[in-house]
Amino acid sequence: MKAFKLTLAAGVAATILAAVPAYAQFTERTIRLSNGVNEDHPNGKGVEKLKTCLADKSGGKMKVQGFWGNALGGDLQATQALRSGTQEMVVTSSSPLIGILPDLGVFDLPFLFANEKEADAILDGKVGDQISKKLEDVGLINLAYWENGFRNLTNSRRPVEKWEDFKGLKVRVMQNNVFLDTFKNMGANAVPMAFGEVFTALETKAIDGQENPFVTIDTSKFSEVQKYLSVTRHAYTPFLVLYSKKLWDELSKDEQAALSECAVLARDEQRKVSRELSEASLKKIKGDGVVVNELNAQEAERMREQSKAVWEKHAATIGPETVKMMQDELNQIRKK
Ligand code: KDG
Repeated sequence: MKAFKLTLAAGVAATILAAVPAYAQFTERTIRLSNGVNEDHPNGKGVEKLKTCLADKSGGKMKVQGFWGNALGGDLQATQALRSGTQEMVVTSSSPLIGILPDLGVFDLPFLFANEKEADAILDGKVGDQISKKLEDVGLINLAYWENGFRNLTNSRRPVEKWEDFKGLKVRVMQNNVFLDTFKNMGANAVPMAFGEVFTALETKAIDGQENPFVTIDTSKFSEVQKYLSVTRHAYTPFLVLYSKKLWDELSKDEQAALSECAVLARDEQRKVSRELSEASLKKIKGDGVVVNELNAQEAERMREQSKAVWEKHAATIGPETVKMMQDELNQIRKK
């Protein structure tokens, strides 16, 4: 009798399951994802991984349409579209968003990270989680931190071998007061500008230089309009992989879980490609005829010393508790 009951229950369960279509918790949808770099940037591989992962988890129902080169507007404009619920996703630098969330400025503090290991540990740990929680309060779901990378200076006038060499250089910076002060503090004429305007401004000599990671300098073809690259590693910028909270709240739990898992899987791929491509991009920049110089250890230390004033000035606006949490976490990481 018991066996009969078990068989009957199994039969009923199988019938119910058969009646529920596969991937029932997923709705056919196309997610618009915008970004300011070109598709041959490592973000292209990250988005590709996101696409295939979501297709696998949703039976092809969750699609991603990538828009590159600021096609849907710059970082801040696209992020505001997410907050209003008119666009699903953006991969954006954290720096242009400090007007939305001042705490993001902690990532812009000059010479914050010494290497990618520290950056990953901070972004994927307590500090990153805390910032993501605060982003939710301003209408943004941060699914993961991808890598923009360590930033270096290019310009058309001269090599920068010590911080005093910045004097008089007209350098484009992201629209962010910490970056503005970092370069003003070294004597540069810092010019805040959206990323999409940089190439033309360099080409027309409206500005002398800009600063970005090697892969961005390479894939944005800045070598065509810049003569010098000075390896300063003066800041490490993360990318935020943001989803509109308004639109997120309309998703099923299964769809939300798929996006969260796939964004992290894609993060590992994007960081891997970013680090592999970094050296190749530097080699290509040199091959394009750009004169590359590395700061010697003594001059790099002097530049770090000179930049400490920027930390003191901006701790209050970023949020002392966020800056302290960052410093405490970094001290813990460096003890290991
Ligand atoms: O959308 C890509 C931009 O966020 C990124 O390239 C920004 O590093 C950046 C810059 O210099 O504006």
